Amino acid sequence: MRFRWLHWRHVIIIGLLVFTGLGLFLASWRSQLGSLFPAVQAVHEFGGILYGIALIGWGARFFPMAPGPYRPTYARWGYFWLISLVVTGAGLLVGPSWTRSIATVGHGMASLGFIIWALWHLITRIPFRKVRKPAPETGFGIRMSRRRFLRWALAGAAAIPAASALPTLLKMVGGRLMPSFTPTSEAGALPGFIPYTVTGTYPSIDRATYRLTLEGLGSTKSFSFAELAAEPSQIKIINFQCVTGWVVPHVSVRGIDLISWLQKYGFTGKAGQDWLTFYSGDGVYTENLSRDELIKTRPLLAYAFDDKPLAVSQGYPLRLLVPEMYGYKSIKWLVRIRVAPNTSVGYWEARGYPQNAAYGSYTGI
Ligand SMILES: Nc1nc2c(c(=O)[nH]1)N[C@H]1C(S)=C(S)[C@@H](COP(=O)(O)O)O[C@H]1N2
Ligand SMILES: [Mo]
Repeated sequence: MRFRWLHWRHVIIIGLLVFTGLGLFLASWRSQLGSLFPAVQAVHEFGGILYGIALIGWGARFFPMAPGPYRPTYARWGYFWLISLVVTGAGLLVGPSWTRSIATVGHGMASLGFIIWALWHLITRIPFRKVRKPAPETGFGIRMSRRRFLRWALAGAAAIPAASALPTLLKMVGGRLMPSFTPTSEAGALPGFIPYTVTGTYPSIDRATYRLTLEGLGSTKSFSFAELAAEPSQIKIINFQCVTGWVVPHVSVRGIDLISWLQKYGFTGKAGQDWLTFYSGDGVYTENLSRDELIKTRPLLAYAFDDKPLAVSQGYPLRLLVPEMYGYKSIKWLVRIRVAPNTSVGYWEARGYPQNAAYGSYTGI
């Protein structure tokens, strides 16, 4: 009796964690969440932490090690995967980005392990009632009892969301274990990021000849990388989030405070200086910020992640980093800034994403 209650308590908690986890992980699920996203994230993170404390603190007294013939190895595997999820999950929330990248893969691997374990569990061990003797060795398909059929049906239903996560999980885990698996990840790129480029290539910019052009504040000015690097810089810790779903929390970004820098060259935000338009060295990508968005987000002209120069795929030598807005605002290979009373529609805005890219602003599909 006690075992049953214990068991179903875990089923409910784990089910909640799995579903909120899939909601955070799968782009297709996330896009449905919209402004619910922070709530789902909170449930997953706090729920995971509390569950983890209970699992580690009370161990086998809290976790249902069933009385019965299969207790030791079987239940311990379940416990093993759950502890792995808790440890890697905690690693996702704290620490420098290199440990978080390990934790990301680890959490993916543990999720894979746990999902497989849970499906196996559903198929073979659904404890509708206390098992008195080991199930008879019937070959599947030969004698399909009602109970066995029910098990398979339940497992099948649970497998649908789990299976929908498998390709992405496999790609992520496989991609990190065998970097060639994902052609997108570049050595030196900050882990956790998926490097995007709408042109299909990364422009190779020589830092020695690089120029950043500033238009609209008096005569057009242009700056070398060395001049920019001599400007006062600061580090911001940013939660980087792409509108398609992935998040890299606590990214350490070094750069120049854009507003202060612009002010040095005459930016006041008065009428006629309503918009900033940003242009990429890839020749295609553009972005913009209104004066209000600028003030609200205080972006950086960023040139280092974790105090190391940006990887080519991540915008070398300089990109914009807009805190609290979806990644598409953070234009890479930034080469030109225009201050003007008007702007042009940004690359992704023209394709249906909101001008107001503040986290939570996107609720479409
Ligand atoms: N020039 C340029 N900048 C860009 C993009 C791009 O395709 N080209 N993608 C944007 C999007 S959608 C995101 S999420 C981030 C991704 O940053 P990363 O490539 O460093 O992971 O860059 C943004 N800046
Ligand atoms: Mo993105």
